[in-house]
Amino acid sequence: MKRTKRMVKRLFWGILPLLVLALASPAPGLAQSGTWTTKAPMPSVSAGPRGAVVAGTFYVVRPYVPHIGQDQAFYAYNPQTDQWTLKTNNPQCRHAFAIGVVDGIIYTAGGWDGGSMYDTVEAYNPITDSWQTKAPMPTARRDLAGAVAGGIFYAIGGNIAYASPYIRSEIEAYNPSTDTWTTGLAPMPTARNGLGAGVINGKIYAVGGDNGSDQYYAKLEVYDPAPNNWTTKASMPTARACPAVEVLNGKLYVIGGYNLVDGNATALNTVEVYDPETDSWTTLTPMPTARSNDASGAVNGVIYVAGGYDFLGNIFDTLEAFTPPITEITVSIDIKPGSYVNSINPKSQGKIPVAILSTPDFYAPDEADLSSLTFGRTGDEASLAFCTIEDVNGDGVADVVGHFYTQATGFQKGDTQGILKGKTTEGISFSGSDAVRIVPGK
Ligand SMILES: [Ca+2]
Ligand SMILES: [Ca+2]
Repeated sequence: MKRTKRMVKRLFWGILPLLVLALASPAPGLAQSGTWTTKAPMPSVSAGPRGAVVAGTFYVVRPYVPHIGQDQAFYAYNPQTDQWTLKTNNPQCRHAFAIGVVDGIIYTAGGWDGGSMYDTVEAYNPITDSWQTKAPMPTARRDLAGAVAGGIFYAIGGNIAYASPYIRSEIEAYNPSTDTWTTGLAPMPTARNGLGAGVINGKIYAVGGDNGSDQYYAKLEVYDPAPNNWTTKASMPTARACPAVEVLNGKLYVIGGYNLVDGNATALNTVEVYDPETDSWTTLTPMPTARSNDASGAVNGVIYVAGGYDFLGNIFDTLEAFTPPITEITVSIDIKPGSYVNSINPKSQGKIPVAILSTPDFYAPDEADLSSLTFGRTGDEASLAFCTIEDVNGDGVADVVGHFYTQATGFQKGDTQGILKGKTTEGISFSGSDAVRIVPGK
C-alpha cells in the first residue's frame, strides 16, 4: 500500500505531549470509573439482606429482624427480565448470617434472632426451590463473612453476644460433600465483625469490618487454604463495616458500608476495587444510594446491590447495578501493513512496522500512549523506535504505526504470532496480535 505522504507524521518524543493534546477528543465506550444504573426494586424493603448468585439469577434473603419488625422473605432477581419473583423461605428465622454458593447450592450459616446466636446451616437448591438443614457450624456467631474456595464454604470472624472475646477471629470450613466442619484453622490476624470477603485464585480476601467498639477497619487480610496461613495486603482507602463485597475478573470490589463521621454512624456510597496483581486500590464511581448492610451478587460482569439502610431512618428496596470499568482492551493490529505474509527475519537490522487500526470505539492516535508501546514474541519487548500516524487501511481514519527494532522483538524460529501491548493515555492496558512467519536469516 502506498502511503499518503501528507498523512504521515513522524513523532519525536519532545513534541508528543503537544500532539496528544491537539488530537484529544472524547473516547466513546471507555468508561474509566464504572457506571451505575437503577433496576427494578425488590418487592419489599430490607435491612441486612444477603445475596448469592446461581446460574445467572441473583437470590436475596430478606432476613427476619425482629427489632425493626422485618419478617422473612426470599427473592430471586432475573437480570435479563429485570423482574423479581418470590421463593420459599429458609426454615430458621435469623439475620446477620454468612452466605456462599457451592456447586449451585446456596449455603447460609450462623446469625441471630435478636436473642439467640445460631450455629444453623441451611442449604437452598434453586432447582427444587427447597431448603435442607445441614451440620451446624462449630462456633455459633453473627455478623460473620462467608466465602467459597475450592468447593469449601468458609465462615470467617463475626461476634458472639455476651461472650469473651466478643469479636471473633475464627475461620471454620464446611465441606458440603461430606456435610462436615473443620476447626482449628489459622485464625484471622485481626478479629472483627461486619467484614466482607471474596475469593480470587483460591485465596480468601477478608476486608473491612469493625471491632465492636467504634474502630472501623480498612484492613485486607488474605487466607490461603493450602498452607493454611494469612498474609496482610494493602489496606483499602476507606475504612468501613458491612460493605457489599464482590469479585469480578480477578479483582475485589468493595461497595458502600458505613463508618463514623463526626461520631455518627454514616452510610457510604464509596466504591473501591483491589487488584491483587499490583496490591493496590482504585476508587471508582460512587453508588447512587449510600447504604450499608446490603446484599450483592455478580452476574455477567455486572454487580447488583440490593436493599440495606442508611442510619437516617431509610431502609431500601433499591436495586442498583454497577458495570466495572474496562480493564483490558483488545485492539486490532496489522503487522507490516499492506502485507499479508508478515515475514520476519529475526536477524534483520531493520524495523518492523505494526499498525494499531482505529475503530469507532478506539481512535488509536488519541487513545494510545505512544511511548508505552511494546512489541514482539511475548508483547513485552521494549523494541519501539518511533511512531507515525497514518491511515494504513484507507478507511479515512488515521491509525498508529509503531516501528520496532527487529532484533529487540525476540522472535524465534517457529513463532507464529506477534503481540503488541500498550496503555491508553488514561492508563488502561491494551493488546493485539497478528500472524507472523519467521524466515531464516543469512
Ligand atoms: Ca500485515
Ligand atoms: Ca485507518
